[in-house]
Amino acid sequence: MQEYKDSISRCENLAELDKIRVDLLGKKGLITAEFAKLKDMNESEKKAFAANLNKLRDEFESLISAKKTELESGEIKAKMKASAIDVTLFNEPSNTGALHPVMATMDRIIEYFMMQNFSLEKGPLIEDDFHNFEALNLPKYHPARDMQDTFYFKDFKLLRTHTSPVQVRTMMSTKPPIRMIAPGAVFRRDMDLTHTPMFHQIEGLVVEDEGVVSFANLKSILENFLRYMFGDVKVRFRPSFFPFTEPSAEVDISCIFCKGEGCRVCKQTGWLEVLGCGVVDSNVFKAVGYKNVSGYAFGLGVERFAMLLHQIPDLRSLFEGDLRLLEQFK
Ligand code: 2NM
Repeated sequence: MQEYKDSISRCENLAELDKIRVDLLGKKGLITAEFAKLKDMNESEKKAFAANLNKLRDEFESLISAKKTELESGEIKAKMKASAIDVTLFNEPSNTGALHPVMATMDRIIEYFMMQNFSLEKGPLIEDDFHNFEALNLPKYHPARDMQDTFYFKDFKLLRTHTSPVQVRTMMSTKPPIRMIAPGAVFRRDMDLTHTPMFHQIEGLVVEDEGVVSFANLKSILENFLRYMFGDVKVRFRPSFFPFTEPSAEVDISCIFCKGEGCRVCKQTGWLEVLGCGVVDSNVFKAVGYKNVSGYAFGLGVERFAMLLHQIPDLRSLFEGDLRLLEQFK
């Protein structure tokens, strides 16, 4: 019998254990056969033999049942181990992206004008002649409308060449006063060191009752903006021309690379051109149906700001998706 006890304790799986159970306690098992001998015994033999046999059977039953529990819990543990997620395992860090330098620059510019209480307006990339040109005092046969500069579709629709159509749409759908910026992609047929067919602009527009705002307000807001972006720079306004503003000015900052001494980037002038602006031409207000108002507007190229802020020499590198450039902006 000790031999059976040993084989139970050595048993390593449930099938083997069941076989031992059948061999001992099954219908043709060893213990069952012993019980059969009872019928040939007299009363006194029977009592002692049966008591012994019952004890032995109980002993085997409890040994087998304990072993069964042990084997079953072992199997569950093995299953859990095989299917469990080990949260303590070292995780290979994933290759995270970052905001593109053009978008980061855009966000910083937008942030400034939001602080100055400008609202953010958006408009369609596909525009029509009226919103992109006509309403902005760019009459038919103006050179800017040339097929060589503008992407046209078959049905006279076009890709907007600036974000000004957003100002036109805003003026036509809301009453003055207006204090807005329009950031977004614009499209021109151009491609060289300093031009790509798609780039980003932010334009601003302020409209008030006649006499409320002046060129001085325009100067002040742009000077403060440029110092927010570039730090301690000189700012200068040069007379210029745009069809949609009169008077108009281009805005320069003292060169941030040579501090105005003259270098390759500023072409020895000591100045960098960064903005266009002006007092909105009365023809623009006429086109959108505004009366007795005055206002100012400005526009800038976001890529140019990004290039100056990060000293990127070739505009095209901003659009090539080269990780050697992009990883420097994480
Ligand atoms: C510029 C420069 C000067 C401009 C004008 C307008 C509008 F719609 F009010 F007429 N929007 N943007 C403007 C004026 C844009 O970009 C260099």
